[in-house]
Amino acid sequence: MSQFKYSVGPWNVHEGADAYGPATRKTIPFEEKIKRFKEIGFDAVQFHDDDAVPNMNELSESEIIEEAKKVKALLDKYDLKAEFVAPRLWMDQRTIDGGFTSNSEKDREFAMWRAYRSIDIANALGCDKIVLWLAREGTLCYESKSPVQATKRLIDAINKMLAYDENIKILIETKPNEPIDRSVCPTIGHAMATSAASIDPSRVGGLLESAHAILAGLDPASEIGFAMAMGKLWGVHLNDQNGMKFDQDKSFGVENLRQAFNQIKVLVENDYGKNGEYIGLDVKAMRTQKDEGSYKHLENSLKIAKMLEEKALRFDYDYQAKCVAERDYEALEMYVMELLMKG
Ligand code: XUL
Ligand code: MN
Repeated sequence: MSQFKYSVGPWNVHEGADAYGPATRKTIPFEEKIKRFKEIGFDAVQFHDDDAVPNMNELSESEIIEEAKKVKALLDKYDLKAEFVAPRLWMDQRTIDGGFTSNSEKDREFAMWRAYRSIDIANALGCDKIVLWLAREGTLCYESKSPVQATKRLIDAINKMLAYDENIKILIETKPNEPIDRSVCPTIGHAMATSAASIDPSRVGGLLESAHAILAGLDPASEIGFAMAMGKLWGVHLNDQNGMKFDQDKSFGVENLRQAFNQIKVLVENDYGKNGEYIGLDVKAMRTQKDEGSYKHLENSLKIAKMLEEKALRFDYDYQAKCVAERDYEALEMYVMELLMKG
């Protein structure tokens, strides 16, 4: 029996299109996806604002809420919760230069409109978390934005969201680059500092994605640990990544099993989930996979996470203490390798 509850987003079952080529799999309707999510063993669904209300830019504020309520009814039908809503601030013509940190005042206003609507949608879906993946908040041309002003604009946008709804929590999903070159919030440390600078640090925390930490040249377990030490790890996106290249969103644990083990271990040791947090699996199927393989990466990631949880629970802390006392880290390292490699 796992101590964790798991979540997934509809974008984690996708058609296989990439920057260099078209779709390789057929589109699966939203309801079919969430039905399968429940069957696979997920407890909650994650949303972008327009995953919940696809044509939201054409709707009035009350119509958006009505549409979101229909999605809530679908979630109830399959006994699933909503974990968070994330404003999708990277697809629109008005967010080409970023949203909250855009150099255009009109575009910043549009970004705030989407942020407020995301809060309305979260309320309609029965969740209190807004995730900010700050896709285009940064620069391609370094001299185009002041890093000081961009950071202050981000804090200002977060403050406006906190003031709009006194119950909402903001989770900054940090990522150092892609699609932007230099992000204003590249690591969990930046998220924690942004939280501290906000009008209500108790409602601003972080979401750590394994692949994003690796892209920053950092260890995901250490990023998780840092946020947990601050009491501010309110979400994770576990996945894997082969080095510092494009964001791969590979199945959890398939590239670096020991690094994956240490992510689960730090979550287990520090009782992640005790306040209702979910383990999100932000993984994507390889482009080569056929229609029938549309969910395999999710099934595999969940299975690997659960197997690693079992290993973490078997971790011999007495032996670890003995190795530490003797400063025999070779023995400790070999113990970990055997734990992972033996059945
Ligand atoms: C992008 C990423 C997104 C966010 C949600 O790298 O991870 O899927 O998790 O917007
Ligand atoms: Mn993510």
